[in-house]
Amino acid sequence: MLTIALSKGRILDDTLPLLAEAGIAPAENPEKSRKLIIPTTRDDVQLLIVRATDVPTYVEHGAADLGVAGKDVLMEYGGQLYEPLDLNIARCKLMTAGKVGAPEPKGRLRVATKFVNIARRYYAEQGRQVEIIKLYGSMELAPLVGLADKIIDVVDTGNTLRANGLEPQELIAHISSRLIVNKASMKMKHAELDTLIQALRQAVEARA
Ligand code: PRT
Ligand code: MG
Repeated sequence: MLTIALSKGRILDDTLPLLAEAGIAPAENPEKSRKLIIPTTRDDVQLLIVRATDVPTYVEHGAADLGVAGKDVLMEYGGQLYEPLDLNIARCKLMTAGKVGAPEPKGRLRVATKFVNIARRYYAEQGRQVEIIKLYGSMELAPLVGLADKIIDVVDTGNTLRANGLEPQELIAHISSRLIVNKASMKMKHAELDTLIQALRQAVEARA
């Protein structure tokens, strides 16, 4: 059995067509089903539906053999995982953002984000003293109510920033979703995984 961890929303939407080209389709609609384990048209493949930030945890611990996660999530997670393929889906940018026209603060910069490890690394590389404030969502609010000077978040169109009077500032990384594989599975189930990875690679390359 091969178990694939995926999150609902963009990643599922963009991954299902690639899996279909590799001959794998969910037996029921994962967006609609309440089930968290979804069988597929291949009786040796099942899908696990988990939170986006939990995908690397399931895969690193071997609860899933493979999964799909944003590079932002992987950069924040760290961990010991194989990352054999850039699926080139759910593309966006990891950026700093702040209030339009706001001057740089004099003292220590306060940065609100759910990406605390990325933030710490980014400002350490620049030798900047920052206070990092952990949030779980709605980061755009923090500068508006004086909780932070800046945020670090993923940006696609930038509409969410603009709607809240914020502007994108520094680019931290270009982001896309990656196929990740458990290290032990890669050894124990090498043939099955290799076949699947090659099929997905072809599906990705056919689109480029
Ligand atoms: O929603 P949940 O808290 O469960 O987890 P999640 O937000 O991490 O998951 P999900 O499904 O929203 O995102 C999964 C992955 O998609 C992320 O890890 C990114 O790699 C990628 N991705 C691509 C994005 C976006 N584009 C994106 N636009 N993730 C989030 N957004 C947000 C953005 O922060 C903003 O709030 O979508 C909103 C709209 O963006 P704009 O710039 O188009 O307005
Ligand atoms: Mg989300």
